[in-house]
Amino acid sequence: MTATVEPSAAAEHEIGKARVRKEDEHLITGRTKWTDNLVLPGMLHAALLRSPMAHARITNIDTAEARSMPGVVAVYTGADLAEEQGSLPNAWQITPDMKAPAAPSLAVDTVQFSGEAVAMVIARTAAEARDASEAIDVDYEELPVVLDLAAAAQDGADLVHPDLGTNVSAVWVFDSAEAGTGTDVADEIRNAEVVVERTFRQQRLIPAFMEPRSVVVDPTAAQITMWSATQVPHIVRLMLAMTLGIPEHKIRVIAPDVGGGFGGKLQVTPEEVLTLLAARRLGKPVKYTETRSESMQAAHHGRDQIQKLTIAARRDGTVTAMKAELLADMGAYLRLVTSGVPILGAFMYNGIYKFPAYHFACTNVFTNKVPTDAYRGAGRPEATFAIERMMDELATELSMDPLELREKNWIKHEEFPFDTVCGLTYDSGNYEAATAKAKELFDYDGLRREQAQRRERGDTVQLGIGVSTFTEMCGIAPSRMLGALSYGAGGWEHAAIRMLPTGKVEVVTGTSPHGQGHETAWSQIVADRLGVPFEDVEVLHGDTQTAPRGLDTYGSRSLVVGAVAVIKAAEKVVEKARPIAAHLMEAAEDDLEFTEGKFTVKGTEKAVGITDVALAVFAAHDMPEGVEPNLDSEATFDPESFSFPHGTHLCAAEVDTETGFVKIRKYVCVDDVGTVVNPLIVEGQVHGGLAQGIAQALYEDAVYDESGTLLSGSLAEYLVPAAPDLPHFDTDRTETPALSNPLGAKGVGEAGTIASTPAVVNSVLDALRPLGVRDVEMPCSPMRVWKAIQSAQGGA
Ligand code: MCN
Repeated sequence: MTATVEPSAAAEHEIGKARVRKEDEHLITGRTKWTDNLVLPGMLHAALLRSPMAHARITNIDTAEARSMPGVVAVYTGADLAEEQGSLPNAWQITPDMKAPAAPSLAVDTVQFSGEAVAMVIARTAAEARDASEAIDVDYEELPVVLDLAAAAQDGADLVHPDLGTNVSAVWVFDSAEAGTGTDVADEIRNAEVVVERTFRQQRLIPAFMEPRSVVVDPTAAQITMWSATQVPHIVRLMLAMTLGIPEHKIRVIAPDVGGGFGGKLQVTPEEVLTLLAARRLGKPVKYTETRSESMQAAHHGRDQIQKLTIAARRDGTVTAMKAELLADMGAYLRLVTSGVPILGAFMYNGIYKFPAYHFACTNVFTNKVPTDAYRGAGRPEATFAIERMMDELATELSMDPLELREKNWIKHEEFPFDTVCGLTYDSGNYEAATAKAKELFDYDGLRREQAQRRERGDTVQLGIGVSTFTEMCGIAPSRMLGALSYGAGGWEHAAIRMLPTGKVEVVTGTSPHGQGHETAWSQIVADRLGVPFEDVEVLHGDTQTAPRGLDTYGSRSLVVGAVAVIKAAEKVVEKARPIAAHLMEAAEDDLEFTEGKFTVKGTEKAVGITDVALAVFAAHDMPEGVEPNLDSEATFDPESFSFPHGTHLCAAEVDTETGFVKIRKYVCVDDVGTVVNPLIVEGQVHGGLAQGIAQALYEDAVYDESGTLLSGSLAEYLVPAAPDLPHFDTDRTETPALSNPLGAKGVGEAGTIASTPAVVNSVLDALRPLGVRDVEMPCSPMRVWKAIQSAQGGA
């Protein structure tokens, strides 16, 4: 069923080629269409006043001074917009009785998190709007602030939304015995020879995209146009239509060039709604661009879970059960997919292993913090961290090599397709091949020897080796499966191809890249499929008018769903061209073969190019009977299953036991993303992903003080790593084609992030275990590592 082949052995010319991205010159130089660069005639500017309180009743808002300030055109409070603003959408009803509070864009009578918008000023310039917003006087009556996730879930806790009567939004459970995918967890744990329990904290993270969110709304034509730095223009349009009652055909959403998202722009934001409402009221274009601190304080955050885990095994290392009990911090409201993020992870707590019993229960809890939602990997990094950390803890307990324990339990390559205990079918994989390659590149045995020597000598700087052998479910699509999860929408993707008379090709895609290089990769694919030069393909995206059908970019779905729709549309173009080519050559259709952009009559020299057919179709002088003069084609693709990339990541960390400083000395990853369309892009995706995963392990943490104020609200305190903070990455690949799509490709956009966090933390603990350290909470900062050593040694 599966085969491991050398990277990009495909016979085609463009797929597999390390093309430099065509979109990069304008993205990197900034000479491009960022939303904030847009200037429209008569455009006004918005500023938002945000609450400094995490939980308070608004008793009075005095806007008089602000209204009288220079340039001010309007000031709105929540009460002013109460009728129009509706509630921001949450699209994932995870249980029938899920509690979902109304989520206003502008707070009406209470504020639920520090940073929530309480008033909006519209003025002639952005500076005037901001100055006036600071002149608004708000009286707050403090309410109890709910911050501690575990305490918030208890009966009798202070309530974020008293009208709901609880802070618990929903409890979602999966049990292998009940689902019929495996045996009973309680039985397996009772009968196990070894049981290991641990509790991990997934700290709160801030997506920290480079371009802050920005939105411009022009209401002056019959159709309202919104430009937004979003990942999801199609979803934004649909949700605005559904929640604000604007007829869908009367609103167009454009995501021009977008400077990163990482899941943080997979949202319908209060800022989009408010800018639209103001523009509509005033009949003039309005722009809103957030500052960096607003972005960190008010755009949604990621992760924030407490994971209580139990792993059971036999003494020989055979794992028999995994139990995961989660508390997930929703923050103050449910945004677009807040409630579903932990559930996406629920299907991954088995990782690459084949144990028989699994139980997962997640309690979603409200607190007075900014809502959480998707952040690179969304649920799957948390799951991978849990299983990969637990495998290391178990290996320690059993005095086994962590790679040997993994090998004992992983699904063997001849066992694919494999039905997992979580209810998924992994189509293909070769964990043996990826691990063997990684071990060799890493010099696993050599580094273990060095580690032993350092331990023996009692060196101050100890060496730790961290392992993470991961898989993930991505290519977020199969509508049928998303439907089973009560997801609000399906997951198909759409594409259209237009052959222009001169032989150039326009590709319209429903995906909405914001840094992933779709223009390049889709051009490579179409160049191969239609046999036209790469340069002759133009990819259009991110505009609900030019690309009316689509479900956008997230969940590493664009290649394995969106680009497959492109391939299907290209195949239709060829099929439409075939009878015309046959007619032009006076041959029978069945005698034609199509290769390298040419129809040839089998066994003859006769040939006509597809670009010649395009011109002939345009002229339409000599068309076969009953055939329309048009090669344009469209296709929608909805795969049967997810895509399951996998890989082996190995990290060697030097940990200074006197200062707690962690230095990554070597990082090797061998990923398997099936067929690779563009190795350069894949490399870039892996690098970016690794940076974010390592950041969670060592640097980043969204910290609130006891009053609910975000302390890490700027890039000075929130430690996004820069290039010098990161090691050199040794990357390689194996290539086991996916069976769920005709390309054989698997997604790569989240892989590096998902795999790297546990590899790094495992390496830190591997260095420290001889000192008695059992765990270090993320991020493993020097202070935390040092304290862990001190407390293990009976010190501070
Ligand atoms: N690719 C390839 N061969 C493969 C797999 C992918 O050549 N076997 C290429 C694709 O053609 C595409 C890129 O790699 O150009 C990523 O493809 P894919 O894995 O399908 O992911 P998406 O395009 O759907 O992007 C989403 C993913 C996610 S979920 C996050 S989060 C993320 C990421 O992409 N956010 C990013 N990468 C990012 N990169 C940048 N620069 N900015 C972000 O915000």
